[in-house]
Amino acid sequence: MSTRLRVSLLLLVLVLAACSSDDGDPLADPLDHDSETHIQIAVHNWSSQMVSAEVIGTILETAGYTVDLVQADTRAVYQSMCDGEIDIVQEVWEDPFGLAFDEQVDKGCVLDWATHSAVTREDWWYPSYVGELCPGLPDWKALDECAVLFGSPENPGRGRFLTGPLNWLKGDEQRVAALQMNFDVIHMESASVLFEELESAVATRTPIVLFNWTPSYIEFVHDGSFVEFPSFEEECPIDPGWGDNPNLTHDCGNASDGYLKMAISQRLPERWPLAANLIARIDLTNEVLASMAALVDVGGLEPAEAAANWMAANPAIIALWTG
Ligand code: TMO
Repeated sequence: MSTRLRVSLLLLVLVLAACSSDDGDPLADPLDHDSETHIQIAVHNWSSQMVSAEVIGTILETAGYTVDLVQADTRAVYQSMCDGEIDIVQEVWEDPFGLAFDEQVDKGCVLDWATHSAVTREDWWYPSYVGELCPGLPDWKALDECAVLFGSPENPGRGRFLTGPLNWLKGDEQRVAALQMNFDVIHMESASVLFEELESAVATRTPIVLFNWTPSYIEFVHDGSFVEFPSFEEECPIDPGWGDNPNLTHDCGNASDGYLKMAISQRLPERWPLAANLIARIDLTNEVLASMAALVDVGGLEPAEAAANWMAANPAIIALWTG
């Protein structure tokens, strides 16, 4: 992202945060969920997803539909779509969720509805000052040799790799085992806790290596790099024989150029064909998602407020999506 865009996004975030109101979220009443008559949109646990779910909900409501936003597990959600409980998952990230998604697409009850422009990457990441403390980065072997830099008082001999909730399914425990790394994988309960760890480490220039992804707010706030592991190939997570470790899977990094797709239930175009057509034109780019995430992660807004602010600030994009 260019510096100018970065600065203007940041300014936008700060201005919007300053103007924010405390309006409640009209879409979020869990008692109102009615999967028979309302379109069901999944809500996961990272900011761009929570905001884009609200934006899509608002677009559909503006077109006259009734919508429920429903908390959903990031992998079980594709089965839920087949069970008539969820209709829209607008951020299917290839690396963590591609297999669970494909399984239901193959059955025909989940539809691969659109591929967004965003290119996704999720992997171990460090702020740039860590590179100075551990020469040889971004190579993973150099990181492993520096593991004690990332130690904790409780376990000083091993490094700590901080990551998100278990249901993000990143396979880091398997990777650490397969590559015999001197690291422990520590799960935070949410993205915001993970980001708090990053912000406090950066403020004190404490060594930190954590799970990060693009698009996220981090890329226009902090400089840093992804750790480079052995390159991903499809066999790596399924074939123990592939890669440097002949006995274990996951001896590689994540794919560095993953897709981002929109999944819909088979019933959506059957019951609500115009709604299905309407959302097919929504295109989530890296910049769209990073700016949505920043309103929450930097601006401190609730997802519903962030969505309203983002839509007000981006009428041209909304017009493009909705024709
Ligand atoms: C699925 N995620 C964007 C949190 O990596």
